[in-house]
Amino acid sequence: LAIGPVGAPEATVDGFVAQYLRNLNFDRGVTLSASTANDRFYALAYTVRDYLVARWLEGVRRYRASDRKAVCYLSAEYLLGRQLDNNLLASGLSDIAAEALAQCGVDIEELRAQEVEPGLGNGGLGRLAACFIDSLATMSVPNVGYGIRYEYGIFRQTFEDGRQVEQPDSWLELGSPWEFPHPEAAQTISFGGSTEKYDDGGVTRSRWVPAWSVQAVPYNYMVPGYQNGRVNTLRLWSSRANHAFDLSVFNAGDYVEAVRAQTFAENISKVLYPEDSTAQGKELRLQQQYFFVAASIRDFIDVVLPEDFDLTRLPERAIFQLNDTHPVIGVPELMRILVDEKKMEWDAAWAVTQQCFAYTCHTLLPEALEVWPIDLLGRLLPRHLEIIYRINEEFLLAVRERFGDDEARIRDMSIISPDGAVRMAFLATVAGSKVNGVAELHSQLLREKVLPAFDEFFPGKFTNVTNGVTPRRFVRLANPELSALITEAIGDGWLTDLERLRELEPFADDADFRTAFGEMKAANKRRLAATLQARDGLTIADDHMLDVMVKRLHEYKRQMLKLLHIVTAYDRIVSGEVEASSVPGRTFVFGAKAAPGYDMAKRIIHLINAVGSVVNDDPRVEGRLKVLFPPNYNVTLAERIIPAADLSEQISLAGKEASGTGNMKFALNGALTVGTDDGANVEIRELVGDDNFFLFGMSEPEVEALWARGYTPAEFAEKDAGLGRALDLIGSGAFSGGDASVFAPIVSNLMNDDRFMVLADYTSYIAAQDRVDDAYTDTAAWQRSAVLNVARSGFFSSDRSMRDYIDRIWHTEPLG
Ligand code: 26M
Repeated sequence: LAIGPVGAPEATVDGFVAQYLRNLNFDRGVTLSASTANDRFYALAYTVRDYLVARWLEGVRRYRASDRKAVCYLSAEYLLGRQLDNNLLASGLSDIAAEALAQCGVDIEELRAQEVEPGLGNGGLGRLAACFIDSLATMSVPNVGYGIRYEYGIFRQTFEDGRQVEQPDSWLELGSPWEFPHPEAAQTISFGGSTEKYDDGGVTRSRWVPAWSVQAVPYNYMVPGYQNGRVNTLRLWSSRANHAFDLSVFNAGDYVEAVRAQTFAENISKVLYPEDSTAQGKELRLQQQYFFVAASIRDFIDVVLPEDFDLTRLPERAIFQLNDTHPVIGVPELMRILVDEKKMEWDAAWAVTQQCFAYTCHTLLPEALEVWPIDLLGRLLPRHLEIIYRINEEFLLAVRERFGDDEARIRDMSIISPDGAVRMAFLATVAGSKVNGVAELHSQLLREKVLPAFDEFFPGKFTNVTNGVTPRRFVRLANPELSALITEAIGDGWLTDLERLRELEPFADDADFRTAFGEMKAANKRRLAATLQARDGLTIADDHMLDVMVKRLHEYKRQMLKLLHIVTAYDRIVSGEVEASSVPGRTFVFGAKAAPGYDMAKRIIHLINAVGSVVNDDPRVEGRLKVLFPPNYNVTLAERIIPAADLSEQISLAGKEASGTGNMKFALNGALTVGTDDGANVEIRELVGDDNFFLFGMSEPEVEALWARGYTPAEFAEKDAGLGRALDLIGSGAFSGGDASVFAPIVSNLMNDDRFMVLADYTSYIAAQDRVDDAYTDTAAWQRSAVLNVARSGFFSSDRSMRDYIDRIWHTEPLG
């Protein structure tokens, strides 16, 4: 009888074929000839799984036998993308699987297309979490990713008459072959009720008497390292009705109420909130946060750690990394467990808690900082609110000790705001052993502008870890042609040691290499063209420069600035200022979802589509300018678009984009960046060099200075005739069939308010785009720059980010 894991199937084509057919028969209950594409995809996924499971279980056993510290990454979002190719690559089975399926007469491309990506995130923050767990597995660092198994991920975007319409993302409709549900390991998570004091053998203690509870069911997912035999775990929680609770209602005879209660419980993990820049303070959102964090902390203490583990030593075994403020409610939860349940002294519990948490901030926008009204928090989590009050009291006492009774300072630093809300970023900062921003500039602004009083009070607490992206997914899988070129030139060590891309630098001056590089881009464009044709019926001209802006739609990211450039380029042709035939061909590609309640963002989406229909169909343009906006930008589409791009648009107002990670993916795939001095653009430009980056716009200090002087956007529209004309065209209804009212709110917002200084940066942006046009005519020079972008971007591997977290924050080590 096998007590340890059963061995993996033989890693040969025959072994794969046998396992594949077994899975089709025994798991799907079909024969190959009677199977559907979904059956064949499932059997393939199961077969890949079968090769990974033994290593996964063995890794779990070895970790438990060790006393290593684990990284518990707490994130409300994981934007994973498709898993099939990633897991084939990680297990080294890509070629074997391709051959095996060919032998079975199965079309692997058709099966790839079956997989629905789990869109369990909004954008940058969720994708970062997915890159980080990939890197930790690849570096053999013990890690559990904890999060929520949303039944509906980020909405599917469609366009109706150019306007965004949201459809539910029912990614689980046909099930997911990658998940391992464990209903038997469900935990009870409680809410509401009240607190009480009680006598515990002469000691007065507090306890929470909750009113209702739900079950948290864990679903495990494998996170395989890149060809290192290591598989970590992603554990996502799904909510279910609590059966004990149900039963009491059933017994009382209220069948309908019991069923309603079930729906209520299942609502908690039902849907991902599609906002990523405004914290709305919705009760269900707080329920989601507490639900997954409480289940995760309890899981680590009760299930992962040995029984009867001495919790004063928890910091030796766990670091809970807070991905933004969404999991910060874990701070009072751990305090509650230690003080109320484990009966630890407050000070000892606080010392443990402070060492166990660290906090990553991903924003500078004030409207994005989460606050929870105390009445809401007190109603849902009364004991946690008491604990937060006590944390705040002791913190403010320490502030008074240090700075005296400076009431203004006390007000500014209080975790409870003057208007009665809990400031989650403050709580995270007070509780965390470290606080980090996500790029050099962002971390500096965080210390100097957002939390200066905390930086002064906690010297050494603030640090920077610049974001990174996984080269396995975003270079090796997304761009196999470039990967082959690189490996041919410098060997294959770069995939796990991305700084080795430096060895490509000499090839920038090698004409043959540049030619091959150009052919790679052309091939990727054809591949993208085929995808967009099949997906959306769109076409791409072979000889166009591909100019790409893909990211969430937000005013600070300034899709409007890109649009003003397009309208200007169009206006120059139709006004006769330039000959269409003299204009270098460009295709502008947009990808962007807007939060469903974000009116201005949705209007901008409508305008992009409207400009596209006019420009694309105007014969005077002679096909020199094309605007493409494929709907439903997601990880799968990103993997097609990014490798085909020539120009990467990273044009946020300086000081607003915390880091950006798309910017890194483009540079690593040999696109040149046109960008502001913002977020990680600063570091990209420093590394690739000024000559290989199109910088424009105000710097952050210049932005501050302009606000201080007083910003009047209309003055900029008067000074620049091109800008004036572009705004007039939009405002006059040129893109809305003469109906001026449709886009007037956009124009009037820009002319009168323009919070993100689009008009102030317009002139500089157009000048940068004219430099881009010039530069693109010199193919050799452009390709040289593109190769240098690849060669000098190795720093942006998420492996490097993980090393930085390990060295500066986690102080943990790989498990050899
Ligand atoms: C908050 C409350 C309620 C509902 C949703 C949220 C919420 C969800 C996602 C708020 C923010 C969310 O994401 C923000 C985000 O993606 N930030 C980006 O993080 C990236 C990784 O660090 C950075 O590269 C980007 O610059 C930053 O905008």
